[in-house]
Amino acid sequence: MEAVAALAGLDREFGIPGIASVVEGNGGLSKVRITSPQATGEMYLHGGHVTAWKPAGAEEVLFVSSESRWEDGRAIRGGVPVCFPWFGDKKGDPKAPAHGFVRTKAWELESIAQTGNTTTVSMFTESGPDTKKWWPADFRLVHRATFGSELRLELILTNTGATPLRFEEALHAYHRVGQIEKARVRGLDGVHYLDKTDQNREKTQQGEVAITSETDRIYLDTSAAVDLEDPILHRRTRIAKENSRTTVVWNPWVEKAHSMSDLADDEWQKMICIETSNVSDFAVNLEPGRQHRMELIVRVAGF
Ligand code: TA6
Repeated sequence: MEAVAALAGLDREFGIPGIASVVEGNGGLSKVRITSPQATGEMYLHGGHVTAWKPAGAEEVLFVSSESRWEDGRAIRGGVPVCFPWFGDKKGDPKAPAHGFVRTKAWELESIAQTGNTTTVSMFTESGPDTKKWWPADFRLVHRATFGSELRLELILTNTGATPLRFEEALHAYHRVGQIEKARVRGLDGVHYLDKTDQNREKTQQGEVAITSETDRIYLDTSAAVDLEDPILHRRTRIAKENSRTTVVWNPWVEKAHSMSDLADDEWQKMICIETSNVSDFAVNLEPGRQHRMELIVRVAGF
């Protein structure tokens, strides 16, 4: 009963009738549901995790696995996981959670605001004993999601401590595709990348990115927007960004997908991750009291 009352309290405090409500989502986790004329969307307090965005007149843009877990301590498989303060495995600490510790914990709702034709949901998480066992820093991390005819996600990190921070970050976005082999990613031609399927060897992208096997690449020193072209869903998704120097492209392909218990057998064919990030040599240094903001902007056009 307490959980129901708490949810009702959040909805009373933050809800906007007809536009945004705080409701029970999958696994009993609380989420903000957006139902504006411009877009529908969802953002869970678990992980500050956006799991849906559907601009008016278009189909759902994000992929969420039908086998995802919805529980504390587990990342939702799909949507846009927030990776912080490290990306992938933590160097020198095999017991640390992959992609950091913020995507698997409860965040707090800061505000919901309707501005013109967009609805902005802000959630935050802060350092504390649960984070300091992994990373000694003092910080406040805000994830601000603006739902409208485009989707804007801002990750805003404040160094609230007295010492400089160095951290990695990624908005690990899962995009729906009709058939992975037919999808193409344009905009990375000539960009160097680390090939995580080939001992992190540095290579150079030739032309557009096509997925024909397990693909796990960190494109380096690129602030370029990319286009995800999908001839099956007949759409082009423009993925732009600000204050991000790396872009990760990932598809597990069949063998790795079959080893993932939270991804249904054939779902690897229906998703591609294109991740706005600052990782590897492009991790961020932040002085005490300073703020860093990374932004992802997603627009969908038919074609
Ligand atoms: O972003 C690509 C990647 O680092 C892959 O190596 C793969 O591990 C993927 O993230 C998913 O990671 P997760 O911990 O969510 O299973």
